[in-house]
Amino acid sequence: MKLYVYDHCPFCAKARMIFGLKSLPLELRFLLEDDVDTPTEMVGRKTAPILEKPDGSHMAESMEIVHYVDGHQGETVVTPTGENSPIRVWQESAWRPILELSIPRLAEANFPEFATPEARADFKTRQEQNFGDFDELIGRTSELMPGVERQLAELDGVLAGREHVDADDFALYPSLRMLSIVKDVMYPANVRRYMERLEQTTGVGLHFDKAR
Ligand SMILES: N[C@@H](CCC(=O)N[C@@H](CS)C(=O)NCC(=O)O)C(=O)O
Repeated sequence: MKLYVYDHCPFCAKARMIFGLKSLPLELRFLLEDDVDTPTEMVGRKTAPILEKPDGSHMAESMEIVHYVDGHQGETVVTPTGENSPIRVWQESAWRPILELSIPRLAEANFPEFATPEARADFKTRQEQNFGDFDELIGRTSELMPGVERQLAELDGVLAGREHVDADDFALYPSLRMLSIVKDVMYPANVRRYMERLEQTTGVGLHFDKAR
């Protein structure tokens, strides 16, 4: 199957994770950020991820893709969890500061969706409308970082002894992957171990090599 993604995108990471966890072959296609036509031809709007199924039809919405692929072949691996599971509650509370720290840094990094100056500029314009001026956001790093590190310390207890895979991983790992673009974040041991285990089992790489 083919999956159309942006490399930095957390929703796209969810859809990629299921292929790695099930060891299913995947043709990954990176869209340019300013390419409106390709996604619109497939699903009627500019969005990612988009799955091209074996019959050539297309499907958007990351968790729908996850469940479709999970049910497509072999035993299912995405055990459902409650909306108020400790991991979901943590992820929701950490989401905004993780975005504020990571978005201006992702925008500067070397991702295939930013391969042209126009594509990179498009992302910046759109995200500054959502999050404000990138220079100001970068300037708030020393204010945002201690809060996120306190939240990571809380998460460390939640992740102690965790070895299994369930639906919570599709909320948590993409968020921590985004955060990995931020340089010098202190990760407690269980969180770090979790990130490394999920990177290995999903094949969806962290951004430590691009951190800034
Ligand atoms: N609910 C969707 C959200 C997907 C989403 O918001 N993707 C972003 C990319 S990270 C997007 O398509 N943004 C609109 C755009 O790029 O113009 C899902 O889970 O797949």
